[in-house]
Amino acid sequence: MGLRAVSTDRDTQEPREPEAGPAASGAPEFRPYHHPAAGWGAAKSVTKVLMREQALVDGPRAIMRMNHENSGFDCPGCAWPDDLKGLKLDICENGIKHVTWEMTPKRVGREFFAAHSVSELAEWSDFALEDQGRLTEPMVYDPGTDHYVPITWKDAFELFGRVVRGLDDPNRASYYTSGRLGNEATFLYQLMARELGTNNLPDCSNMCHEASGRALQAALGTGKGTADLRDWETADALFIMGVNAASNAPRMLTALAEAYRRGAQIVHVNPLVEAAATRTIVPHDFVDMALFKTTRTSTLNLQPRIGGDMALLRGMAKAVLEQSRTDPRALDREFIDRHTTGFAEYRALCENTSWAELERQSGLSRADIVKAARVYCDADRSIISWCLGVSQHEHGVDTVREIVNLLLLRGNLGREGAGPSPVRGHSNVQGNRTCGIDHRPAPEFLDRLAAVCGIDPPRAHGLDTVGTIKAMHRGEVRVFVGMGGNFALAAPDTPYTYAALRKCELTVQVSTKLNRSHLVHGRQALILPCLGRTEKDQQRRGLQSTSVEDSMSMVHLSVGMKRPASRHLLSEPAVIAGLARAALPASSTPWEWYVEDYDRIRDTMAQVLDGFEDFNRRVRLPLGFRIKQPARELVFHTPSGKAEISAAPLPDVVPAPGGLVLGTMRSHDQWNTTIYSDDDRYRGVKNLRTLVFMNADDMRERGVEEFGRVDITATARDGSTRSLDGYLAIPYEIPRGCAAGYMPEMNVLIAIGDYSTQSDQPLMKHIDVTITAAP
Ligand SMILES: Nc1nc2c(c(=O)[nH]1)N[C@H]1C(S)=C(S)[C@@H](COP(=O)(O)OP(=O)(O)OC[C@H]3O[C@@H](n4cnc5c(=O)[nH]c(N)nc54)[C@H](O)[C@@H]3O)O[C@H]1N2
Ligand SMILES: Nc1nc2c(c(=O)[nH]1)N[C@H]1C(S)=C(S)[C@@H](COP(=O)(O)OP(=O)(O)OC[C@H]3O[C@@H](n4cnc5c(=O)[nH]c(N)nc54)[C@H](O)[C@@H]3O)O[C@H]1N2
Ligand SMILES: [Mo]
Repeated sequence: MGLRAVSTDRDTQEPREPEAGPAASGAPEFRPYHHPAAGWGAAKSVTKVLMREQALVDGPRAIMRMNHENSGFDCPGCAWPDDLKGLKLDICENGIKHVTWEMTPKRVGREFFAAHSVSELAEWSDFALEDQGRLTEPMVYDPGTDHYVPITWKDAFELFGRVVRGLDDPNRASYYTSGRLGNEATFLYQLMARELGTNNLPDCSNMCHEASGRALQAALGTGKGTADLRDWETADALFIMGVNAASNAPRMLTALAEAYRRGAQIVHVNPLVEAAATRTIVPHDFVDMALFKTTRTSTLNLQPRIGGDMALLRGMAKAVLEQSRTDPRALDREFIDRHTTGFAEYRALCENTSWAELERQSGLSRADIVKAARVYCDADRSIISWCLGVSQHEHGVDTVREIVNLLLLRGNLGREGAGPSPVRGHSNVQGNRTCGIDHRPAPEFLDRLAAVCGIDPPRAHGLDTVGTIKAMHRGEVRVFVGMGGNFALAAPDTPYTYAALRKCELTVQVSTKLNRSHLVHGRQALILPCLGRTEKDQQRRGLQSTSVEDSMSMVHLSVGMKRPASRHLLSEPAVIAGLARAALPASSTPWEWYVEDYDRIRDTMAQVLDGFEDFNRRVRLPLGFRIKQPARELVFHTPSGKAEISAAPLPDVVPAPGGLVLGTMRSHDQWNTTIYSDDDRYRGVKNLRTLVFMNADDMRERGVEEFGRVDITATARDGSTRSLDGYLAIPYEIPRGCAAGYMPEMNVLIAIGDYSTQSDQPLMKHIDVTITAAP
């Protein structure tokens, strides 16, 4: 479409951005979607992808091996847990897309880089870059010709080692992780960083669920959810907040359909009515598929304004408390007295917050809020689940704590069918944190790492994602290592982040496919290609497996089964060991010995990490093992030793007059920065990504018609402005004052300074904008 033009008032201005999606020639279409989620639409879409990736034979074979007890590999698609029965064909359209994306027969070899300069590739769309296929050998940037040229692994490691050894301070380097790195590689990676002397370990959860982790830690003394799949199967009420499950956690659809069939209540809380909030055809149920039998996946949909969740939750708590005056069973007083602190203060706070204010802030009527509270009170067992719609806000921590508050009022913790249940993002993002990726590590963890691994880890906190970008911009961080992911595009304030990366002395990207982060690089740059999760990992002592942890704290093995995309690929643990040895030539850590057999890494991890005792044996149990969750047993590692009810003030989330609040999100056909097509099937959009969903009245007020061109201008907290011009407006069922569009394109609108003071997460779901008809 070529409509996208970027302007910014910063010195780092990049006049035009290439498209993210393929920008195919078809005309944009919008037709509201009225079909069930998953089912045949998904099957059709899968076939299209398999054909495009020429994977019709290998694809289905791989899918049969995916998520099957310990005989297959873990789906790299999302962090939803595997079905407890293990053998169900519980797979989804987007998982299949994701797997075949990795298995493509297309290759990016040295000839490719010889034919295209970096400046030329920088003009390509993100879709086109990844579409070239799998990276095959290590490459180094040659500034003389502006091309990437081949380099041996040995020389690549030595280049890294030389630069890192030359740094005057280990904190001049920062080591990013994207959440698919397996546990064993994760452990080695943090060990390398800490042995080098830094806690600069930014990761994608700094943009994702940092708020959830901090809130749960403060409230319950554990950074994770406590509910597991069995709880999902027995809950009487499920509250699904701020997640587009049909696209981003599609296997949840099965859980929702099963819940509906057994008579459970399912309440969706989302400014948009997403496909998961309607009905589905259970994809692995062949009878349903054959008969087009749909099952509802919702009993109540509430559409708060963006950021209105906390007011809704507080309103529900207020209604519960009001009901308890006549119906003592509305509260679990015994649970509150025995296991919690802060109840009296919280009750006073709820009582003192007026319904008028709760209605204004949530964008919902009192009647609707009370309706949700009734569902909650009528249910013996409730689970509240959430994702980015809740976490990526200024007050994300407070909102997650409010979720916990509400659960605690009725003792929905530490028993079957109940509890908080965040939906995590990347397939191993939770495992990364468990295994040591944390820029603010706990002293007890460092003590054990020091004792077991014989290193002297730094104690000062390191840099997270935003901190790293700012430090690179100031020239204080000069080496950036990306262990997977696509940092340049995933991070906020795109031009600022680009400028920051370009100031580095060295950028290293460990990747499977070509992406923007290879083209936005430091003075020196390396592309290090690695094995994907579907591939056989052969080391000196045989075929290796890695472990991952899902959203519900289950740890299990993942074994690749495909021949590697190239014989030059190394596994992630091997890449890390090579980097570490070069940077730490005198290290007494047995890097090479670890890589020969990952059991050895696991043996060390078992000594360092809580809950990993007997790791090698337990991870080989048919479904792996569940990391112990103290809060689940009503043991709270909090200062009071109890679950702590919070009493945070209600934030003001109402947009200024004339302004709108814009949230960024994924389309159905993308995986974070990987764009499969310009379609968003469940939202009824075809051939268009440069769009903004708006309320029809807000459009009318601005004289904007369907597909009318608009300019979007964001105003940051510091008053600076950023804009996207020539986007097309789509009238959508979204509350007034709210608008939505796609990441990563809209990252140009998010100022680097606009991150939550509670979680340090960039405000990816809350951008203050004005939208005007384009002149
Ligand atoms: N196929 C696929 N699967 C994925 C991913 C992918 O890109 N593609 N990404 C993975 C990753 S890393 C993650 S973190 C997850 C992300 O999973 P999601 O959290 O579903 O990601 P988003 O697309 O950002 O969608 C956010 C949802 O929150 C809603 N929302 C926005 N603002 C608010 C609000 O203020 N309140 C409420 N209640 N809702 C709001 C939006 O309407 C949208 O439905 O998915 C993971 N799974
Ligand atoms: N505006 C806005 N921005 C956002 C978000 C948002 O909602 N709105 N969401 C944020 C969230 S939740 C997240 S998690 C981040 C995502 O940020 P990242 O995790 O950094 O980005 P991805 O797009 O998942 O990374 C894709 C790249 O990973 C590499 N890759 C794939 N598989 C492997 C593998 O097995 N090993 C290795 N080494 N590399 C591999 C490929 O080269 C591919 O190009 O984006 C964040 N950015
Ligand atoms: Mo994420």
